[in-house]
Amino acid sequence: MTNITLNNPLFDSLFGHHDNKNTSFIHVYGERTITHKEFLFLVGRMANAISSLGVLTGDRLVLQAEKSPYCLAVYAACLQSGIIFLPLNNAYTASEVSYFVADSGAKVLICDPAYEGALTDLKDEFGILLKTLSLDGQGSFGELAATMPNQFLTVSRHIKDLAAILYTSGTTGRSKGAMLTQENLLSNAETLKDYWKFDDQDVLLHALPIFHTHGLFVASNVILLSGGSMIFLNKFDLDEVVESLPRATTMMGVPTFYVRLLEDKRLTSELTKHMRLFISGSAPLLSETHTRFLKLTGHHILERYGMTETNMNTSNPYCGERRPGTVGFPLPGVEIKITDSDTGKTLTKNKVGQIEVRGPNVFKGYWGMEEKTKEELKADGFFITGDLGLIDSDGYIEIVGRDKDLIISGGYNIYPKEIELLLDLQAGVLESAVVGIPHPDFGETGVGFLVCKEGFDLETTTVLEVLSDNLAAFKRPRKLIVLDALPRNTMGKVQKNQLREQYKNLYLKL
Ligand code: MCA
Ligand code: AMP
Repeated sequence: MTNITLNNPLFDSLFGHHDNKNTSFIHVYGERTITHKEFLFLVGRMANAISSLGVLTGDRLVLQAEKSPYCLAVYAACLQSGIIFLPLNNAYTASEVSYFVADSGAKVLICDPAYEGALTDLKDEFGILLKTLSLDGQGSFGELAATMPNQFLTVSRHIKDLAAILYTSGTTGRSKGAMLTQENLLSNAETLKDYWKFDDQDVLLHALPIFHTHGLFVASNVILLSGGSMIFLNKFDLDEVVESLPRATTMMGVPTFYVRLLEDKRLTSELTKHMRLFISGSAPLLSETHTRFLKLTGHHILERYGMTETNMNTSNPYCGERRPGTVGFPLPGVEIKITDSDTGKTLTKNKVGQIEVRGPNVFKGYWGMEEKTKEELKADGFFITGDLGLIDSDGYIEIVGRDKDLIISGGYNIYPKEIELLLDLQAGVLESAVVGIPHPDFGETGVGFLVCKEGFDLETTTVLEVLSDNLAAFKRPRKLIVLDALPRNTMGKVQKNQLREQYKNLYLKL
């Protein structure tokens, strides 16, 4: 259990105890293996480099770079030097990054050299220090770190101190920075390591991005705690995944990983015989995917449920029935209740309501948004997730929908409001609605519906092009459809359900 007497509990528990160990930590795909000792030396150099920039304990450092072990080392170096780590999706455009920098008041931005040109204006606008870090550890930050000593005196931090801020999009179109403490991250990693039985013999196939909770905290922290190693792929590449599976023992993925593997003839029980565990999360795993995967490989995918604000909340059991279509039971130390969204009263078994969660995993609040925090994180400690679900007679939790207007595409969250606000600004657009439509690969995909102002004839491809200046590619609607009017109820509210229903087969093979 969490040792709160440590000088810097999260850093010491995840990284510090690997000091001087020549054990394998990261097998970079197609390249060499990095040992724990080498990694910690790199972290020490980076922590010295960060300190030399004049940042102070509690300052924020933003990282937007291509996935590499160097990015993970920046995360560790931030923890070691008491800096709050703020990773960003590398698909974000400069205008999106500008919002995060402004909102967080970050002091340092480390980006891929390829993004430097687009982000350089932020230096004057926000007085931020801009450094670069390339895939192979070069760039101005990498070069600065290379001149530094390997050892860094770990800065003392309390278990309740912030470790990271991860931005999640919001229903109002404004992203919110979820403040995660050392305790949030450490308690969850300890629970998951035990629950999923990770140990130093584990080799995790890591093909997720490391700017989100799933790839950064769930995958990496669990492996760091257990002393196992990771096969680090730059991204989910089917050939590389298939090639790596026989050397791995576990994999964590979003449902799209499993859907894509099932499309491939090479997926067999022979290929996966070395594996002890496949885990899925971030989006609903179709029962059909679970069943087909079982039939082909003999493995029951273990589905779990989490959020940026809470880390992991529930999991199907390691031993015991992994029930398709459910996300299992509350993790040890985590409380879940289903409540009526009007009255707030707790509902009985098998009744659908809002999912609320409480535990050491639940975040501290949204950065600089006290009112928003109060709306979602109640005084009694329960966080209103915005997901709708039930607890069945056997205690399994089923997520049946969302109270929030959210699209999850390939595990990435897209809030329609953010896109609608941009669409409404385009010449000729009277109004818009963005809706999640079932998609065979991404689970859901965004489709935009537009109504033209009188006398205008909209060219949807031009509108899509304009969006690309402001929106990360994964957020852009796959298609824009012009309608005469949006369906509305008698109160005048747009009926997105009707659009979803009418267009549900747009991408599905019938
Ligand atoms: C890439 N593209 C996407 C997505 N990913 N479009 C919609 N949805 C996506 N998820 C777009 C790119 O912008 C590009 O567009 C085109 O698709 C091809 O890009 P590419 O990089 O080749 O895509 P890919 O390699 O096929 O990526 C699909 C993927 C990836 C493997 C599913 O998105 C992925 O790794 N997703 C995991 C996300 C994740 O880790 N979520 C966890 C969040 P163009 O051609 O126009 O440029 S944490 C969370 O949810 C909570 C805490 C939890 O419970 O875990
Ligand atoms: P994020 O904001 O990226 O942290 O995404 C969190 C959201 O992902 C949750 O609120 C859920 O809506 C969704 N989610 C995560 N895991 C699952 C799962 N196993 N099944 C269904 N939805 C999930």
